[in-house]
Amino acid sequence: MTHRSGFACFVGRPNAGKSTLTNALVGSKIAITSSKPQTTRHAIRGIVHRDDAQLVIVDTPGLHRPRTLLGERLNDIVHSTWSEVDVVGFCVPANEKVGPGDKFIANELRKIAKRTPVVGIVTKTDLVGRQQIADQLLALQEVMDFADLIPVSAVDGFQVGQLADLLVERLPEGPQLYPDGDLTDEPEQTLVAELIREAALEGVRDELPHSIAVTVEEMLPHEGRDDMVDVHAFLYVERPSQKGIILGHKGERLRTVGSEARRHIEALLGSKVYLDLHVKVAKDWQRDPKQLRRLGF
Ligand SMILES: Nc1nc2c(ncn2[C@@H]2O[C@H](COP(=O)(O)OP(=O)(O)OP(=O)(O)O)[C@@H](O)[C@H]2O)c(=O)[nH]1
Ligand SMILES: [Mg+2]
Repeated sequence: MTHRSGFACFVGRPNAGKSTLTNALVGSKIAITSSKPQTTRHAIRGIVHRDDAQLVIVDTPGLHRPRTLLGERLNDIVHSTWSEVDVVGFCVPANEKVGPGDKFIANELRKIAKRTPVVGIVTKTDLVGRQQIADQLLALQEVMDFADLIPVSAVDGFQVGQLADLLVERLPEGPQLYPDGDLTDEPEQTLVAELIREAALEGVRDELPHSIAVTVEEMLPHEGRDDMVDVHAFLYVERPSQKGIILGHKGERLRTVGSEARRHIEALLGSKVYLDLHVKVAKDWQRDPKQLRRLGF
């Protein structure tokens, strides 16, 4: 049997369902997801292990019209990722019209399609009827020539396995790239920071989701207890008024975010967690090169 290995990346507008689909393929939550646009802020690798192949999926930020330096950095990540992979999956949700944002992405992808096959993926099929799925496949076909076209749902699992087959077909023959059992190469500290950000995104709106950044400063065994880890983290916002919203009345909202995040971190680490979470204002960090660098962009 030939063994294939290589990289596929998912691209698409913000909120198209790229990270949810990555998690469904990997079979584990390695990327955070939310109903807010631009949830993903770096290229995250998820690894699918099969007997005949190892498929590394690179989930990327949603491609959009940038309004801040952060937005430009996120788009740069997408461009540098899709030029390095063996196959690209272009994700378009079944329940939204194929629009100018998608056409813009198609135009960009056409430039690399000579070298790299592009698979069109209609996501979130569970939200619409069969006719609308068919119409969306046709509409997507109009925007560019795809190597393949497939409808999927990450939520009910519709054709997720078939999508893996399609992507694997496009990989070169090669050996395993990651050890058995590795689902991602994200550092634990990054995963923890992301879980805190995901909890903080819940229930905030407008500009606030964009303004939130999280760093984990330190993770240490809890003194005198070997079944507990202390996590020291900062949640950054851009303005004092946003700090008030995140904290909530008498700090109640932040406590809710903290306990929600802690539940997920405990599941990730497999141990009890003491989460020490503080809110800080980093004025206009999305537009400030120095602060962006400090936050890892
Ligand atoms: N019903 C349904 N909802 C989905 C599906 N996939 C994703 N969603 C929802 O769509 C929203 C966006 O999903 P994400 O996976 O975060 O989207 P994304 O493309 O990674 O977004 P960015 O990281 O912001 O670019 C979330 O609320 C998901 O729960 C799906 O197959 N079915
Ligand atoms: Mg995402």
